[in-house]
Amino acid sequence: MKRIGLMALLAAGMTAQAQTQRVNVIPAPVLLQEAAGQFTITSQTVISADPVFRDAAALLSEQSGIPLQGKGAQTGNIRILKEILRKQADSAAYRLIIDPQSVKIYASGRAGALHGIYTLLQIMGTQPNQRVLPAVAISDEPRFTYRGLHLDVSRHFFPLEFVYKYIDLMAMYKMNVFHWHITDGAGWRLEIKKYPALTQQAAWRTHANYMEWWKSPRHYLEEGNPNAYGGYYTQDEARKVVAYAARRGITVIPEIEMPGHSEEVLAVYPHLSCAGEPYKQSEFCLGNDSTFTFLEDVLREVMAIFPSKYIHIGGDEADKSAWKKCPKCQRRMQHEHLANEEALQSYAVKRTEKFLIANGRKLMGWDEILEGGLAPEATVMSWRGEKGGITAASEGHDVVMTPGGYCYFDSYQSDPSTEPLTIGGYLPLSKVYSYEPVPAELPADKAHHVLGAQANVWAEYMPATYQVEYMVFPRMLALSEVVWSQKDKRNWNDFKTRLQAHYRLLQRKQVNYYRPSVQLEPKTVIDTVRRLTIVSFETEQYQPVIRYTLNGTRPNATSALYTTPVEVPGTAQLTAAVFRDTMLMGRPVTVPVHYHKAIGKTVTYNTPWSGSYPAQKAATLVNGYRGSLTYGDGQWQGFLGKGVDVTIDLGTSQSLESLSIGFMQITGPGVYMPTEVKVQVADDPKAFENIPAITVANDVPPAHEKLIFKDFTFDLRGQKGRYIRVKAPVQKGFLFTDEIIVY
Ligand code: TNX
Repeated sequence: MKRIGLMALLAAGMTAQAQTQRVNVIPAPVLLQEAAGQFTITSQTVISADPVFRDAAALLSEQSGIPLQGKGAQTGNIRILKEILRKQADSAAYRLIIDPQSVKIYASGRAGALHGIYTLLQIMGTQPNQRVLPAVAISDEPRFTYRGLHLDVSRHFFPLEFVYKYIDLMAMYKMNVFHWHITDGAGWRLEIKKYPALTQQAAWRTHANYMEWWKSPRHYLEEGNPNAYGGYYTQDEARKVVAYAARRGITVIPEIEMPGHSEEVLAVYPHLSCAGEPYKQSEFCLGNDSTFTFLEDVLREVMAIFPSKYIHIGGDEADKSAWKKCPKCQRRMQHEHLANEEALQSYAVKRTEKFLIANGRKLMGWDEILEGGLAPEATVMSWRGEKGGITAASEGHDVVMTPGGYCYFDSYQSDPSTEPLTIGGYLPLSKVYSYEPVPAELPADKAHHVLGAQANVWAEYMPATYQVEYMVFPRMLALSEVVWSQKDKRNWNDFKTRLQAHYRLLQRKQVNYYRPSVQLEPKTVIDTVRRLTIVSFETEQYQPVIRYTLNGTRPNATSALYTTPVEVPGTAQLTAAVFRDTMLMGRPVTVPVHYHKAIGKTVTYNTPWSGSYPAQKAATLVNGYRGSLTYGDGQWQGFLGKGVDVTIDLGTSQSLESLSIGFMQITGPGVYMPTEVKVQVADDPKAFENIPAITVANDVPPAHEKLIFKDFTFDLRGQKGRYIRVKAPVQKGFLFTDEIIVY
């Protein structure tokens, strides 16, 4: 019954999307009320603003092409007005009212005025006619104060114009922190006056493509060498980026990597490494005082360019082995009473924090800065899952959540076999959208330490700006809603509807966004009351045309049209695909459907399943659900030791036709096929000791490393009985099985 309820809900969700919605704002505002009529921008339209919002109004004018009235004039039909809001502190809040006569933005602070302006620009950019704006009343404010997007310009260097475009797009979606990863082993990207070799050499490498360079001896070349690849931003240019971002309400946080990820520095200033020679290690020597002199000199110039409260010092993935053998590092540890190399790293971070605090700034670092003890006032960026964030917040530190599983925009957003090469992982748009920055495990009184979340854009596999755009959009739109919108305003179906209008905006801004996938994701629900299987499909396409067959044949333009979940009694090979006109898009997906005799029956385990992979416990093997590509999905049940030995009770004695049982093999994690599978049928379970078994041998060699599935199938015609015993001994490692299908 419960399952039918769920289907009804799903069906309702599909039709509830009011197609009449005309205003599509992302991230979803707190309150949005559409009204009748529209405001039309004409050659008479002008902008005016309260004097405090003059610059924000100028920005609106530049971006929209609508003229701004002269100073003092307050009679524009688009007006930006100062108001005292409910909560005085809420300088990020705004109201936007569009009616047939006027457009008004009310805000108490500059951030709010900008948010109102960007909502207005968004409405223009998403309308078919950018000059005709539907009437609407919006009032809005952010949920989190930190709404971050990062960009790695070390692994590949991106030109200034692109950085500007990136910032413009961030502002359009109310992201307010640009984390600029400007130094890393693959190239130093910021002019430092005191250390010119950083940009004369450490910014230039032997290969343009990062992965090719990575596989090479990883050397650097002089700027001007015909083979050099790289680049850097002058201090003037970086200042312009800071100002450009600030004008749009965005803070730039620079990241200067230490103590690891610093090969490029040590190549040109080798005295800062333990070895004292270039190309030996990637970590600064922490026993050497000149390391701290260098870092402080650099940070002094960095602080003079970047006014941000936070300075990010990296801190991730430092290899501690050189420190273990370095006499200077060991002397430092003795002298400072540091128990191990983690404590030595922590010493360096704390010393840097002291320096930053003395200069009126705060230290931010990746979660490795927790190792060996966190610096007293540090803010932690939690990237290796949420653990670091939870620990730091529990200890009273502020944190920014950026866990790999939800926030790494360098991972695949669709089936890897159809996508350009990335570093790996799988993060579709819907998963970004599902992220909740405040971890459930965090005590409620510590939740305020979660400042917000950020997506990271590591560029190892992004050699060009069009690839960056492809990886960031539209996933950034999903993230913007995660960090801006109130929790109760978040709704995937509604987001997907609004997103359709934003593809237009992204096209107008010439963004090379990832196009929504045509791949279907099937979901099956077993209805044990009506004894049938219900199959539904999800896709990133909006209101797709889906056609299907039930016999495994490739659907064509005349095949059955999918409108609501398909209810299939018995067996079928449901094969479906998305169509555009008569054309089949992408690859059809086949869902094997088996409403078989054993579904919902009692299974006795003569040997137990593995406690680590219980799946759905005793229901697993007869619940009608097949496992997916991964044994961690809750449908694959694991066995060690004696392997599978189960008895199914069909309830009554029945004539049987066939049985099959599924297994998988993937040798990396130690998952193998069984040696063989044995099946017995009887009316009395005690008889199993005396009757012969039918055996099907395994034919997948243990040397087959890649993921492979096999159904062991038995012909049971002529067999009758109430009980079926299935045995499958372990060959080596783990056994995983998902379903025993009986007819
Ligand atoms: C880990 S995230 C890194 C980066 C890589 C990234 C690739 C982090 C703090 N360090 O140096 O680029 O993985 O996903």
